[in-house]
Amino acid sequence: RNKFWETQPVGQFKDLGDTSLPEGPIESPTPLSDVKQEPFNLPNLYEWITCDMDSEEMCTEVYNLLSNNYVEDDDNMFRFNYSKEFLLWALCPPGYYRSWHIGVRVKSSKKLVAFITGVPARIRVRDTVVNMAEINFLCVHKKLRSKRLAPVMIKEVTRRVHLENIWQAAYTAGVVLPTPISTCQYWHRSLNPKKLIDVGFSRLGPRMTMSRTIKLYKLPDQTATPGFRKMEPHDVPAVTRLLKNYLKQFLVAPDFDENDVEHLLLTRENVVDSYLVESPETHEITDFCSFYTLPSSILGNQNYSTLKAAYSYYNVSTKIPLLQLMNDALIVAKQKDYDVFNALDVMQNESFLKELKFGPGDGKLHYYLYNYRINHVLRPSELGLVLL
Ligand code: MYA
Ligand code: JJ1
Repeated sequence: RNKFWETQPVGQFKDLGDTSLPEGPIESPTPLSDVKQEPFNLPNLYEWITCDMDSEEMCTEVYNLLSNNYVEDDDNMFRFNYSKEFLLWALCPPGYYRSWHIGVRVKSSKKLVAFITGVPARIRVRDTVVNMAEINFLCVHKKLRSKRLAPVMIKEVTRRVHLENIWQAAYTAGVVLPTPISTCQYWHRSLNPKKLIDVGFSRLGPRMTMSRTIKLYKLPDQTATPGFRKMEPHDVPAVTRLLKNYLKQFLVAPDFDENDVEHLLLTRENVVDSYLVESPETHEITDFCSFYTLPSSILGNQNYSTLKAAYSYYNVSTKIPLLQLMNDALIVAKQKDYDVFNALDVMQNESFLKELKFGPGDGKLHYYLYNYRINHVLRPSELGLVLL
């Protein structure tokens, strides 16, 4: 079990609960000249490529690989269907490295069969801001599973991250690996309950009829908070200040600057949506909420092919209750025709989930750090980080 992960500088199961080990980097950086200069060996039929996501063709190949082979739920009823626009956004944040967008092709046919990515991020752990890579979109074609390709891909992305003098990483996964810094629960708020039930995403509760269910999840047509509006480019400085201040309370959180906020939070149609509350009196920006768009393919349904899901991203409340802010977010998502609004129990999300009629899903999300030890498992509410 975990023959690969046992060799890596990550917290090991045998060390859980041992508080004598120091918190922080597990291994020291080596001189850059000691980092392996050539890529790791792949089985002979395959070759490495660096993906140019700006190329429409490359982006389409990555999109096709992921849309057919990426993450599914436990019962293989739904598969994440990240859009091309989303991939371009997620993979090209300020300071990104093209060399961290890694593909594997079949030499003979040139078919793309595996993918892994990193993007740079500054992540604060307690009092220390650490330059890290966020690793995401690890995918091996269904026909090439269980051949130990994933460890090679992970070693190769690690090597390319090291070449940029970065020695830590953050990642999430639906599976348990050595060892989670925290384990979060997915929660779901039905916006279009009839469709969700029809496609098997949710079920009619006991003693519930369809019309009773539709009524239960009904939302007002218009948002309720005075001064609630879309975030605009001129709001970047104020939102950055608000967010920076808010994220201080969490043990692990990104250290965002204005460039990050501009890239990650300014509204992009069908990718990310941000709203804020501008005080009608003082014109101060006091509250903020955002969600990203990640549809899932519905596998094998006669009537529907995609589920339109909004995922809670970063939210900040200082003036109005978080519950009211998120209710307005639900109203906006409903207006925009999303079928479901998803959230993790991170940050202060527990304070609104039950009251706003979110229900726990059957999926969990485990958070990990590479080459950075934390001696305690964190409560989800101690996490201020959401990966895409
Ligand atoms: S999480 C999303 C992962 N993708 C999917 O779930 C999509 C569908 N599944 C697949 O494409 C394949 O099943 C994958 C595994 C590619 C996941 N993270 O090649 P194998 C370990 C890490 O025979 P396959 C995301 O994107 C497994 O425990 N390790 O298996 C974040 C075993 O190791 P060990 C994983 O099924 C990714 C080994 O791989 C994962 O054909 C973060 C088996 O390899 C997983 N999700 O392929 C990556 N799943 O024997 C780590 C399985 O030891 C980044 N495994 O148990 C680390 C930081 C790197 C940068 C460091 C910089 C300093
Ligand atoms: O979406 C998920 N589960 C859904 C569908 C379940 C279908 C059967 N397996 C779910 N629905 C219930 C909703 C219901 C609505 C009314 C109130 C009560 C609840 O539970 C799950 C999350 O719960 N999603 C997944 O399993 C997808 C994979 C999650 C791991 C992601 C890995 C991330 C990759 C790294 O970046």
